[in-house]
Amino acid sequence: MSDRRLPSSPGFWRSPLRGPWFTSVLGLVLLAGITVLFVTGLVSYAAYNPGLTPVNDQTPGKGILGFYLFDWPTRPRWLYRLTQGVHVTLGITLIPVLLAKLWSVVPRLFALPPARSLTHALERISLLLLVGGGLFEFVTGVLNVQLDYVFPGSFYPLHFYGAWVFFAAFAVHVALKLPTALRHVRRARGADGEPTPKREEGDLVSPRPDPPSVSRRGALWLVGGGSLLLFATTAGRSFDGPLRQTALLAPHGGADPGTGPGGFQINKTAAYAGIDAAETSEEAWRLVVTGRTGTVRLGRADLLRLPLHSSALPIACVEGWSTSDQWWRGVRLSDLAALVGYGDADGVPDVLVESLQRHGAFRRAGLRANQVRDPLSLLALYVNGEDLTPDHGYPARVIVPAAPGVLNTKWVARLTFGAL
Ligand SMILES: Nc1nc2c(c(=O)[nH]1)N[C@H]1C(S)=C(S)[C@@H](COP(=O)(O)O)O[C@H]1N2
Ligand SMILES: [Mo]
Repeated sequence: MSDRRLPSSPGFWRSPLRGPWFTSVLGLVLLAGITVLFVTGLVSYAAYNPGLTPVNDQTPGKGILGFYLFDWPTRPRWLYRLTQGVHVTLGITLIPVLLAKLWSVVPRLFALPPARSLTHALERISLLLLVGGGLFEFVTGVLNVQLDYVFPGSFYPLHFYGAWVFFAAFAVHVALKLPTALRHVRRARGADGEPTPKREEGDLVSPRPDPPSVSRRGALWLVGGGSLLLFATTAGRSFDGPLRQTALLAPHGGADPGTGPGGFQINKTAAYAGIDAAETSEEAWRLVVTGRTGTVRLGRADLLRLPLHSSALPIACVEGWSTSDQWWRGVRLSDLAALVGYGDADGVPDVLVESLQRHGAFRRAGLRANQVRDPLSLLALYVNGEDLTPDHGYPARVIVPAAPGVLNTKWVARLTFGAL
């Protein structure tokens, strides 16, 4: 009996569910899911224009880990809506699978002696990074999405470094375990009905299992059901209208956007950002545009005398929510660049966008030349046929196709071309 009291002894673990088949099935699901999470995550980081240091991002050392960074395209216009929607929705959906997988192998984490050989020692160290890294990525991701940037400014480096550590350990783990996992799943498929694990099949099988209260297939359905429930209560945040009401797990803090032209998701309200109506009035507000040939100052009336264009574009936040296309109308960023000496289409530079907002991480952002050059990229003055509402950035906001929402600066005060 004494050998059952310590978690380091196999007899301590009594669930009849544990065994190589259960662990392998969950492992294969995570292999596919986490690979997609890693790719969409790296892509999200590239979309953020981290190369425009130090405006958008100050992650030290990203030069090495960011070797893959590329100019995020501006088409299709819903690109970030898709990649980030998948990243966040899939991440949340995989939580039950991750927890079930950890539960299924927990006896191994306690196994003694800590290392039987050098290879075994290395494997256990990689497991530490795997489990620690995985939990870290899921926890920081969920906190960021649910609690609205609990680590303001530092979320990007934390989640980004963590992703590389986690994925390195994950790759080693897959290389070591994939053949075994495939073998167990294949053998089970060949067997007649549900395979009964034997102790010889591995240390995951309890030597003295309790009587089962649910079959292993039933347990998998339970995990799958949990995932489905999370999916069904999360996915709605990528849509407007009644579908968004199904996103029960999405944070409901902040402003209710109501209905009408401004009736779509609001991230930070004008009040939150400390925007005073007095500074956005026609008399007070001037847009300061600086470039090669100097500085021009434009009031709203001056902007309205420039050619106005319309773009149907969504807002897609790093938090995973997005809106459907809204009708924006305003002045092309490339036309504003032309006012200060960047007339030729090829010579269009990057731009530093600064808001009236005085505090907060998102009061300024950098856009790359390909984003400035796109004819759909606007300094918007109207949305859905009316003046921008205060919460959506009146008197003027940036809107760029396929870009993360954080680059669509609201309450714009200053554009500096060629500054980055
Ligand atoms: N000045 C300023 N602009 C900002 C923000 C902000 O906090 N301040 N939030 C950004 C983020 S993170 C997003 S997702 C979008 C949201 O735009 P919306 O509130 O109009 O939907 O605005 C962006 N522009
Ligand atoms: Mo955002």
